[in-house]
Amino acid sequence: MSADFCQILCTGDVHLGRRPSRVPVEDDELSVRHVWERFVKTAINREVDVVALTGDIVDSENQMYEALGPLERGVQRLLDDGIEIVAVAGNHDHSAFPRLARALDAEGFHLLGPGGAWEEVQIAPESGETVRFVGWSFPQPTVLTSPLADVEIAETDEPTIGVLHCEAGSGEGQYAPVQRDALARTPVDAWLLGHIHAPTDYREAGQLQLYPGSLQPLDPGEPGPHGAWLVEVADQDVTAEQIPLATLRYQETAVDVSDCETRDDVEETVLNTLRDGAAEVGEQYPNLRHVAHRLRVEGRTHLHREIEETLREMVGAVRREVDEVAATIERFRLETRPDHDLDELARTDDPPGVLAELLLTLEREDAADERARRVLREASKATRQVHESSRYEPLRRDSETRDPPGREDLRSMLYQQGLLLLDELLAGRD
Ligand SMILES: [Mn+2]
Repeated sequence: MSADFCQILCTGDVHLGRRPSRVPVEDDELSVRHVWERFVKTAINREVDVVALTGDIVDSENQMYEALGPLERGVQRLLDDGIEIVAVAGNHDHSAFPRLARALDAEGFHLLGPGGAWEEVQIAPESGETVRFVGWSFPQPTVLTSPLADVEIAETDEPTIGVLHCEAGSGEGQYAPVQRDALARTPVDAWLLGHIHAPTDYREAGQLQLYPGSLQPLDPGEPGPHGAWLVEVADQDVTAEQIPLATLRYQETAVDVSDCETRDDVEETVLNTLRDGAAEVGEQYPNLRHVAHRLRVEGRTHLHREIEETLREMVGAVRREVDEVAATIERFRLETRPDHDLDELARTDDPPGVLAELLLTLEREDAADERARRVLREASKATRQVHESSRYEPLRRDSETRDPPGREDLRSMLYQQGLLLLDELLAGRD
């Protein structure tokens, strides 16, 4: 085994200054600042050689004073401990980062390529081999072309790590769009990337293209485990492993209510699900303090109205704790089916019969059915009007509510509302 290697602790998209959505704001352990401090401690405890920051560490200029304090303190602690810092600026902190670099004026802090020009630095840690870092920083909030268009990286024998905040994918977009194969063609052994909040350790033609993802998830659109990544460089061989430092997790959870006879049964089933979930993830992820569930309620039942009312009361109000992990419900979605026989009901042409038939077409997702199409079209128009209203503008900044509900969501909403109406009609008929 070679002792010659370099350890890098990597993070990006910390967004200091932002609050994770749909969780209690008063809980300081869920704050981004708290997890950032844990990141700094982890780098020091693990005695890594380098900390790599892939951009959008600060959320925006608006939160400058709230965000810059913790950033500056953390960076200073790392430098005091002899850890070198390699960073690039992202679209959110294109001006905050250069300013921080000037204010610190420290030898161990390397902001690569401010102003949008490629730059490289060689780092020779005491413990390992020399590693070359190349990087580019956002010069302004949007960049419509690929920064790889004017990259010039000389081939060397030293391991080389690229650091870049960019939108890897189709090659189109407003945030430094690049294509995966273009990244792979550069003489770089691994890329540490920023901008996309979902963590992925993707490889293209053997080259690691790591998106560490947001350090702490920021909204329900960022499910699963989040944290820092430990990257090890030994010669040209680069490996990466996630260290799940996040205290918060968003997750979608299914609950089957087929066996529930009453409202109380529903409540108990949901509470048990939250309890079991908290126990399970708490054991697996020692840093975790909170799981925010999006419940998907399934099964055959006649309790449509009761389930909706029960869950409405539980969202944001219920908090189940196991050891140090709290579980809450941030939202629920009903996907229950009726325990009536819709085919049987649809044989008559009284109001319940007509409704049962419409429900059957929605259930079959029959795209050719003119009536189902018309209902979906009108629902789409109505929700779009609400969505585009200027009053709800702030909601469009949340990845969760940015777009109006899609066809599948509309279909499921109409189906559930139809079941409630059917219950009412049948109760009236009896
Ligand atoms: Mn970004």
